[in-house]
Amino acid sequence: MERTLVLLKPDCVQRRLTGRIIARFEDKGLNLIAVKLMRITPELSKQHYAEHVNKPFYPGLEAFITGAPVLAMVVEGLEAIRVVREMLGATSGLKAAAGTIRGDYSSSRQMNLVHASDGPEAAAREIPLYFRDEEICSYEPTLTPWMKAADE
Ligand code: FUP
Repeated sequence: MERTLVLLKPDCVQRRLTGRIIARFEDKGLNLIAVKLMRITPELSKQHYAEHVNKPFYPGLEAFITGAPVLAMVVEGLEAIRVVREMLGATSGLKAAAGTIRGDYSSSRQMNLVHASDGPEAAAREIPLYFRDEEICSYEPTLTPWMKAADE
């Protein structure tokens, strides 16, 4: 089992798309094990986007990500980090394949609706930025025997 940090970004909240996006993760068989509506501060934005802080697009990215609440989530499942990234599609909604979340709902590079950790190191770094251990509530869904074989 892997855990990944997913953020439904301000554009997703403002456009009332959170329910539809969450449903896609649930339909896939992934488990939501932590959820929080919150406002990202400039300080948290700089921590989250540490690798981008000195890039020319960062000021606009910070204004966007702090401009309205986000829905932060921890999503758990088999190979969840890769699976969720593939569900998101390419960074720009203009390049993301149809059938992906960004491909279906976004026409922007900045306003691309959803963030997800891009690897195990990123997930390990990002989850504690948003959630304390006691806020994470892992459980075994009763549907599991009908979602995957016992040896998967
Ligand atoms: P991703 O891993 O797909 O979220 O994308 P990146 O880590 O490359 O970029 C982080 C965020 O910066 C993206 F969600 C979109 C934003 N971005 C811009 O706004 N402009 C750019 O030129 C590149 C990225």
